[in-house]
Amino acid sequence: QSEIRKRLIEAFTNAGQEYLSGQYLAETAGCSRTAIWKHIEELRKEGFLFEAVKKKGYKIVHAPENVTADEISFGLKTEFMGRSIHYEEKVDSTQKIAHRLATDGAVEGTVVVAEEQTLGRGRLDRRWHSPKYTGIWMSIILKPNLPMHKAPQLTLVTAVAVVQAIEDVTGLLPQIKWPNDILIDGKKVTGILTELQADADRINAIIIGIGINVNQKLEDFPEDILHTATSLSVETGQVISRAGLMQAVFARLEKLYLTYLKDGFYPIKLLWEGYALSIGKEIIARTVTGDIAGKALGITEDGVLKIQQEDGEIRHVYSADIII
Ligand code: BT5
Repeated sequence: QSEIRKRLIEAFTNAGQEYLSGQYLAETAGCSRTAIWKHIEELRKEGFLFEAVKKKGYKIVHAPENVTADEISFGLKTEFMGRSIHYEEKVDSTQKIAHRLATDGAVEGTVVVAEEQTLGRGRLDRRWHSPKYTGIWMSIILKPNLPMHKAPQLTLVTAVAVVQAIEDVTGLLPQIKWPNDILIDGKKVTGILTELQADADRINAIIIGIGINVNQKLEDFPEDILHTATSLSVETGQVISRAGLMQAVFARLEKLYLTYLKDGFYPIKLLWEGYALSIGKEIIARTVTGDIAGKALGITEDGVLKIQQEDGEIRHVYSADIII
């Protein structure tokens, strides 16, 4: 997305229902009126609908339903989250591209998004089903100045932000299953994958992968997740704007992330526990070294799960799949 295109879309976002003249747009975007006209033509080809009124100018009356940089920018209200968008029609994994961009000096809040992933990944090399046009498959680059052991907290910060965004857009009330699943009525609607680029003990970049099932129909899910997965559309009976939901995620995440950097994890922990599914329940944590069974007590200041075993011993779980 060029600088001119960015400024143009921002001007239309700020204008709301008002018309903007070609002259005004040219001045704001810093280019000629002919260039503006060409950009508007390109946006039309992408699916934007304009209303043009003589002597008044242009207004956007409809944005298309993909997740291109233009569509995500139109209506975006954040300072830095999602301000730089790298869009692809089809990729193996957005995580891979985001890692490369982060190494190449991408700014904080840069987002890689794709309409389809052919090799979307979950934790422990599991697969993430990411079919065309129906979900949000994106990776967000953050560059916090934090020691490495704090990275898992950002998974929890993100989970809270996504729950709030889903609530804002759909009115649904999702729950979080530690550490990285977001469920609606017990079925998985979102997975989060946090990956690190670190030097010694400092974080260079955190790549937060977020997969949200948005407009899939039940029959779109493959056999192996048919009974464990759901989409926002299945739950609401409506088609949800993916770009609109992404904007909501960016707004919520920017706010929570800044709170987290300023005040630490405690305020996030309180919010997180409010959305958590398994606190107080008997669970099994399946770790790479074996199962830990007991009552989920909550999370520590560092976002680590605490489980009290039957013998009373309290175990700290850093990474596991939870079976309820
Ligand atoms: C996750 O892993 O839940 C993290 C998923 C992160 C996906 C995003 S999409 C954008 C970015 N780019 C990537 O390549 N990845 C990230 P985990 O907790 O390991 O869960 C994986 C398991 O969830 C699989 O083994 C399936 O059982 C199930 N699953 C796969 N696809 C699903 C889907 N679309 N909806 C619900 N469940 C799914």
